[in-house]
Amino acid sequence: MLESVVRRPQRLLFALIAFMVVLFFTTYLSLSSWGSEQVRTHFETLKAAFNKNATQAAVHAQNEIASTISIGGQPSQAFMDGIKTIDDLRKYAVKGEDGNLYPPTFVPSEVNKLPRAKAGFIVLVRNNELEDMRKSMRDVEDRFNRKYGYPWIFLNNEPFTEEFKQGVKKMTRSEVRFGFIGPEMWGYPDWIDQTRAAESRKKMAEEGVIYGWSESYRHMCRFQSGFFWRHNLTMDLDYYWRVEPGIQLFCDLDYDPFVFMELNDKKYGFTISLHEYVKTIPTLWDRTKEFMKMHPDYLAKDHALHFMTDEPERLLEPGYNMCHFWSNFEIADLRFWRGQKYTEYFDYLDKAGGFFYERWGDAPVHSIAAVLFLNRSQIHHFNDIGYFHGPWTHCPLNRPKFHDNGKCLCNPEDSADYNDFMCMKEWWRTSIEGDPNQRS
Ligand SMILES: Nc1nc2c(ncn2[C@@H]2O[C@H](COP(=O)(O)OP(=O)(O)OP(=O)(O)O)[C@@H](O)[C@H]2O)c(=O)[nH]1
Ligand SMILES: [Mg+2]
Repeated sequence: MLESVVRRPQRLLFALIAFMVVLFFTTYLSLSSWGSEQVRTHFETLKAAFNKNATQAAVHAQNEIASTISIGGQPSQAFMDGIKTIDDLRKYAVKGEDGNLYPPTFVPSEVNKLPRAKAGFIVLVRNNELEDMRKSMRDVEDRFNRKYGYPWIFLNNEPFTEEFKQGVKKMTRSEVRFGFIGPEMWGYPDWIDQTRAAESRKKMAEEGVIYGWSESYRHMCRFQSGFFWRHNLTMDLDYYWRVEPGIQLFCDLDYDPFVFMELNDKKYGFTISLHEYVKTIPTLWDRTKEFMKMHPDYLAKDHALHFMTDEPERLLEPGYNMCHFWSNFEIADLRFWRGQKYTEYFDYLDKAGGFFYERWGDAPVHSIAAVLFLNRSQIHHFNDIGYFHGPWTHCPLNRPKFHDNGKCLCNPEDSADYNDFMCMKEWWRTSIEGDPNQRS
């Protein structure tokens, strides 16, 4: 080797020049991410030009441009600044398989650089609900999440099928997680008398109580009350939006509701409130009273009890009017459930056995906790989120604000807000904001 260099010293010169070129090139790439992106982009475009399968490569190049536009802060800005006219854009256009030029695509959630909350969508769902799940996702993505890219977390007490996983993954560009719920979160605690539980189901079936007869429904309500907020797939989140299969959203959400929660120190958000069936929770209020006797200091200073009784000054004494927030939709703070007050409250209820001996739903359980432990100002009615979960619809009533401008697509006359089965009147008399429809 050394001998050959000595025989021809010009080889040394070549090697030195080659070394300098490599050094210059790598320094440029490492110092300028914009530079590397450009090189990558042009490389891909070049590849596309030479590649026999030009369309596929062009699409790939287009994806590269998409990430060039959207990823990386400053370079994206520089890139955007460099494109002022459609002719500027022309050099990044790609040829589709139909032979036409297509402008580069971009990912809206990546272009939106606003800070995000630690949040995601939490969905408890069964494999056979795939189609309804995809419909719900389509609405959530269209109305909000496409621009924000919050993750989806799917939980199930059975393993998700490959069909389900692929089916929901296709509906979003966000991260998607699939979690299994083990028997410690979905099953009978050892203090529960299962014979008594079965008798209660039989009785409710005879009395025609809706869903009262189903064993899995009771596990579901217990899971939604006591466990989703401490499942290992949700532990990195502060806020969540609960989504169910088969729901619909009617209005564009042009702001980030999780950031809204954080900005205003809100802990619980809902769209619909209504009355619970008395037969499903005959002793829930009594158990709650016992718990509050043991912990009178847990009552919030500016609690929202007026939502649940006509005489809030007598605290829990007047009894429960059955009003609750409909928990199939929730935007809330997971740290509220993880906190000492709610954790102890849930444990107390769980020991009392009412999830199995009656049919305590997660909706009244969540609602009672929110009303007692939170200040009124920490509970929020998302009047601007038009929502359907069979059989009820909430559609904002204010036409100039929500309809004439094209924001919502629903009929205010379908809105259940003033229906007698609803509890919006009770909420508006309680809340600081009052009835939004009475505001000018
Ligand atoms: N994994 C799993 N999810 C369930 C089970 N039962 C209910 N769910 C989910 O729990 C949520 C509530 O159940 P639903 O059956 O919708 O109950 P509901 O909202 O009271 O009644 P519907 O009028 O049927 O919507 C939904 O997201 C369901 O997909 C179950 O046994 N396993
Ligand atoms: Mg449902």
